Amino acid sequence: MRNVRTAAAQLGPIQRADSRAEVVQRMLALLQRAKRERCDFLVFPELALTTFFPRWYHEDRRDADQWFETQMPGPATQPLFDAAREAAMGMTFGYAELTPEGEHFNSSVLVERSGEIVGKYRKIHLPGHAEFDPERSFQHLEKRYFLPGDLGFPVFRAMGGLMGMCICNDRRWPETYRVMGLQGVEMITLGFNTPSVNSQNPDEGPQMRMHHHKLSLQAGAYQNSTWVVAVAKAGVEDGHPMVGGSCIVDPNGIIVAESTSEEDELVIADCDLDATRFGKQTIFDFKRHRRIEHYTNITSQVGVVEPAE
Ligand code: ING
Repeated sequence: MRNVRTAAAQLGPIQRADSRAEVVQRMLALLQRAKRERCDFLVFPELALTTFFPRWYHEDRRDADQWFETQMPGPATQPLFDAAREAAMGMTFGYAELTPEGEHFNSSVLVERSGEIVGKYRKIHLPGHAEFDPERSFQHLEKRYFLPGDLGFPVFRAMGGLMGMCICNDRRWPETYRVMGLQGVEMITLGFNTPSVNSQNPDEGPQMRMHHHKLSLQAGAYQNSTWVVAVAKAGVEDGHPMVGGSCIVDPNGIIVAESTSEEDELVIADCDLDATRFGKQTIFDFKRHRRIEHYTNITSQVGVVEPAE
């Protein structure tokens, strides 16, 4: 048994006016509660340090730089790294990364119990649009503010197992899980900021949003025999509601724990990484069962190519 006692550290809303210091204090409170609950590993949401700023249009993209971190850890986040190390807890969290070369990514880091950053991921599937869209009831400008990730979907040896990360929209794409599944991943952590309503289809409300969210996680976990830990930034940010639904999904695709609020909340489960073994050695023994000679469409074309009339 290789148990990782995992805490999904859901964050409630972060208002545009909230400072990083205020947010880090909330994250530290969740970390201390996780420590009291004897957790080994703490998972925070996507863009955990700020409001979900891609809902706001900045004509000059440089005005969005205020939401980005140029150092990790930096002055605002160092207390988080110090507290995690003192608690001998590993963690992941998402943040907006501005590199020394001036590139902008929606990123997350994997921090070992030593406090050392042992992995980084940059969000690959960017939803939404790059220009202001008057047709939408609200904007979703990730394509404006971020480059697509350039690190692939790496898997890291950490926490006594094989750990991977993805971010929000990535969870809707089966390729995300399978690329990590083909590296033997045993736990995938992800954060998300998911509006409760569809900016293009007012009829699609929170129930449908929650259905698609859980369906994606459960399928990815089962089809790659891996744990999936998904953590929301939830609640109403400056009038914009976002779904909760933080949950921990086991390698059979069963949701073993989930949040019940849209506030700061810890969702805890004991995740035995050895529980991934059976699926990887039987139904999803990729080496025995996959037939890659028939999968070429997946990497040889981007969009749909229909059969000729
Ligand atoms: N947010 C949303 C998500 O993928 C979205 C965007 C919502 C896309 C609903 C499609 C449907 O959960 C982020 N940040 O990716």
